[in-house]
Amino acid sequence: MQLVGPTSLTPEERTRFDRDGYLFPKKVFDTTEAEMYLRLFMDYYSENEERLSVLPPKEKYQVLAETHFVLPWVYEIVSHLKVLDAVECLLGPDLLVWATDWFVKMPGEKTYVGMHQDGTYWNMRPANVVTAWVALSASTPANGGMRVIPGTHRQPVLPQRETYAPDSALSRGQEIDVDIDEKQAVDIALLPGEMSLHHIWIVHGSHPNASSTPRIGIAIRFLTPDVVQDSPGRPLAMLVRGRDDYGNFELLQPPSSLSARNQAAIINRIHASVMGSAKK
Ligand SMILES: O=C(O)CCC(=O)C(=O)O
Repeated sequence: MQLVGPTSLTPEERTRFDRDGYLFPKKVFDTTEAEMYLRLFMDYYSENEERLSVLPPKEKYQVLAETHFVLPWVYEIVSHLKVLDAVECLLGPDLLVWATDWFVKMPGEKTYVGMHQDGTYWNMRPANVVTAWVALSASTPANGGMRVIPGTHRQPVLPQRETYAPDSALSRGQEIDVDIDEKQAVDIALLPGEMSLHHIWIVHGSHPNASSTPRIGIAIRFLTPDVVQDSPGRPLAMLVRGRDDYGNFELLQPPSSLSARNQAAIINRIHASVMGSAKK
C-alpha cells in the first residue's frame, strides 16, 4: 500500500502497518466522547433488545450493520477527524465508508468470529481497503477481543469454508480451511476510545466473551474511490473526506439530511445492497 497522507501516524507506524497488516492502539476519543458514544449505543441496543435477543448471532449482527447510514451519532463516529486523519495516512485524501459492523458481545455470550480474511467475500480490487475498529468498551482477550495473525495480508490467499456454525457472527460461519498456528496470534487489546486498523487481507477472528464485562466496538470499512466491487448492482457508500472522481459506488448523504420517510426506504435499499454484495 502506498504511504501517503498527513502526520497522525508516524512513518514508523505506517511502515509497521504495511509489514504486519494491522496497527494499534490509536487513541481517537477522549473519555467524555467514548462514554457518550457508549451510552448512545447502549440506549439504541436496549430499544431493540427484544427483537435482537431472539435472533441467532449472524442475524443480530446483520440488524446492527450499516447504522452509519441512518443514525447521526454513528455517522459522527465514522467521520470523526481523528479516525479520518489516521485512515488518510494509509489510504490517501479521498475516503469512502462502504460499511460498518457493530461487534457486540455481552458477558457470557458464545458468539465468536472464526479466523477469516475479509477480502475473500468482499470482491474488491485494488486492496485499498482498511478497517478502523473503534472500541467503546475495553476490548480484551477475556471479553472476546480481536486477534490477528501478523503478516498474513502479504501471503497467498487462504482457502475458507462455510460452516454455518450457529454461534458464528459471520453470515455463513466462514473460517479458514487450513491449520492456523494460533501461537502466532496477536491480541488487539483496546481501551475505550482507542482504535485498531487492519488490512482487508489480514487473517483475524475473535473468541466468545468469557468475562463479566461487555465488549462493544464498531468496525468501519474504509476504501478509496477507485476500488471496484464485483457485485450485482452499484454498491452504496458514503464520501467522508475528499472527492470521488470514479463513481464506482452510489454515494448516500449523511443521515441528518434524510427525512424519516426516506430513512425507511434507505434501510431497505441498504439491506438489499449488502445481501447482494455477499458481505460477511
Ligand atoms: O471484532 C471482532 O470480533 C471481529 C472483527 C472482524 O472480523 C472485522 O472487523 O472484520
